[in-house]
Amino acid sequence: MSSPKRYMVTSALPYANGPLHIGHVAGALLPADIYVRYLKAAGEEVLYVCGSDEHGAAITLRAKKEGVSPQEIVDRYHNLMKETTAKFGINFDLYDRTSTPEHHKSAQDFFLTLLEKGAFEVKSEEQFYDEQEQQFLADRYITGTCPKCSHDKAYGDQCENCGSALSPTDLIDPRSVLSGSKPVLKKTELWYLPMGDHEDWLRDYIEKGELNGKHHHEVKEWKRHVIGQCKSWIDSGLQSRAMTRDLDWGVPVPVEGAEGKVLYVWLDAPIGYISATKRWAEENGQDWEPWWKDEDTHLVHFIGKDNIVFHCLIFPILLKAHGGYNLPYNVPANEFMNLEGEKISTSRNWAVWLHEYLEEFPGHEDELRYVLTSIMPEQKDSEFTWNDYRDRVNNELADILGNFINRAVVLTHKYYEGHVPAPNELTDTDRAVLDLIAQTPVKVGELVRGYRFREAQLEAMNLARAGNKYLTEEEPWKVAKTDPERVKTIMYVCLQVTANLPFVLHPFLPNTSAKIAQALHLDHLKLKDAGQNLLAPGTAIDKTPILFTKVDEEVVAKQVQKLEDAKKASVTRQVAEAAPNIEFEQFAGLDLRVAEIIEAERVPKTKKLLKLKVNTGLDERTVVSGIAEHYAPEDVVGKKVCLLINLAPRKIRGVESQGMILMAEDAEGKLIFMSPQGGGAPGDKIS
Ligand code: B3M
Ligand code: ZN
Repeated sequence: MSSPKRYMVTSALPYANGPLHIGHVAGALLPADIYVRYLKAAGEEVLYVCGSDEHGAAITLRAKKEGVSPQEIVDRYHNLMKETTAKFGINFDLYDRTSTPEHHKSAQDFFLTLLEKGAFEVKSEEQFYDEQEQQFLADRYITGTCPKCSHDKAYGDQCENCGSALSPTDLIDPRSVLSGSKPVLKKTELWYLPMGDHEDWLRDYIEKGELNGKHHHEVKEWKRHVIGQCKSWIDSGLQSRAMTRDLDWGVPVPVEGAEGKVLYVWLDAPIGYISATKRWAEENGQDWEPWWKDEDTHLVHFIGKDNIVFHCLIFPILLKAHGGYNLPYNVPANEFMNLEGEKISTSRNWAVWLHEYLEEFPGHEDELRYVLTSIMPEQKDSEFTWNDYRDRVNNELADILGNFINRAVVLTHKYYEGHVPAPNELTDTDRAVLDLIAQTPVKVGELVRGYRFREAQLEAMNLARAGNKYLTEEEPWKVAKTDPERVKTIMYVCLQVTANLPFVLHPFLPNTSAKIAQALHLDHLKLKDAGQNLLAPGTAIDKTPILFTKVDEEVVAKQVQKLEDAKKASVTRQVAEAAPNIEFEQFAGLDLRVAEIIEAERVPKTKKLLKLKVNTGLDERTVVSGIAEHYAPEDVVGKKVCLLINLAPRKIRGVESQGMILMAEDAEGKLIFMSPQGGGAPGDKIS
């Protein structure tokens, strides 16, 4: 593996249409952060950028649904994601966004150069148009039946049921997502990228790691599933792909007469990496070009598997067609992280939201980093469960790492007033531990540089395991009674392990590592110093704080319940289907009145029922209502309500009920009174 002069590292730009969840973290953010933290600690020159992807159908759909502008949606989620990633410790050099004028210009300049170089084919083509909404429909705006598996909610670009890549015209019975109407085909001009023209060099780039006939990168350093997906795309024939859309939200196409057209989001978004680099360079008085144009720079994109084609085929074509840019040196895409047996889903609210984790587990960022790295979907999909979170925090972080550090430091204070003792003759066991100290930084480095973060973290934790096992088996608290000189050696060895741990753990557990390094006064040392005895005899060390608190059962139960409740709420959130039409006469038969609740009590032996005395303006009567789980009796007395007074009396749990109080049920299933606003007296007719 050749070592470059500098590394240009990116994480996939998360769409600004919702909060970040652990899938984003485990997919493209945390692996990049580990990689960058390690490389920087190893003294490499690294730039790490990301930002909010603020264009695309997902955003405009959400804006329409909420009745706000796309800008309001992206402002909301850009700020949330920027703040959340900073709090979680994803240490970008810059977190940018693609709705800025600077990015628009950057993308438009890139597009114009491609245009000048003849990179596009301009074709007039029929696109689906929603006559009701007066707009062309992006692929995601069209839904219909999948021709491959008959799934009835396939999208214009993909069927999520069978995974087939589709074109809108493939759909059976296409419908506009915006108006529900049947869209019509209307001619429009589109700029196409003729990907097939690039097949030969692209195949060499992907399959041989060659570019322009020269070695570019080691194919064996790429993940097999990445190569596999690219190969299958190339083998199935690279179709021309529209690089513009008829939409009003996005980067306007900078061509006379192209009003109402924007760049395809997957053309502008990757250029967002370049725009972010330009912004970083400007803010730091640096030159941006070496990061993207100098052959001594390795460009590494961290992404999820659904973005492979865009980063390994489309973006390389754009970069090469533009000219003067490096192509990705590696794209170590992760697979997906699932949650408690199901796919993470924003729409079904089935997710562990990063901002909520930070609110509910303040100061426990490292625990989540550790668990997500332990199960990182590097080669195949993996699964997050709260039980696993608890077990790894309790049995690994607390019982091994935390316990070892604590005992080593406490015993040093107990026996030597916090000073490192001078060792005596080393045994083979002592030497084996010291040898492991020497090997671990090398192993961790190789694995991180190979994007194998799970194994790298395991190697770093194995040093803590070895230290913990050594301390337990050497039992200095027992040996102290008979051979205090031996204890000095034992504690010396333990302290060398303790001193090396922050260096090998830093990329994974930055906060914990900082606490250990601070207590041992190691801040002046660097990763290159690790792998040897770092604490000379006589060195004074402070006590370390308790590094990890155990997670108890209630925490797990609460989080799992929260998921279940959120999913239920998201399911009920779908508005109930309209009931069949009725004739006016049927409605006219209802006698609805304003009424006032004058007394209230629980119906014995029931959870849901309140027995109410209501003043109807005509009389006072008893009504039984199923609201006891939502309201206490004392809270409803005096309320004016909407009462159906001519409902035939009926006995409910032994109480005769003469009428019905009308209630609304909200998205969370809470019952809400329908009360008159600004007036209304008992007996007033409602019609
Ligand atoms: N906004 C993220 C996604 O597809 C997409 C990545 C852009 S990176 C240039 O989930
Ligand atoms: Zn399908």
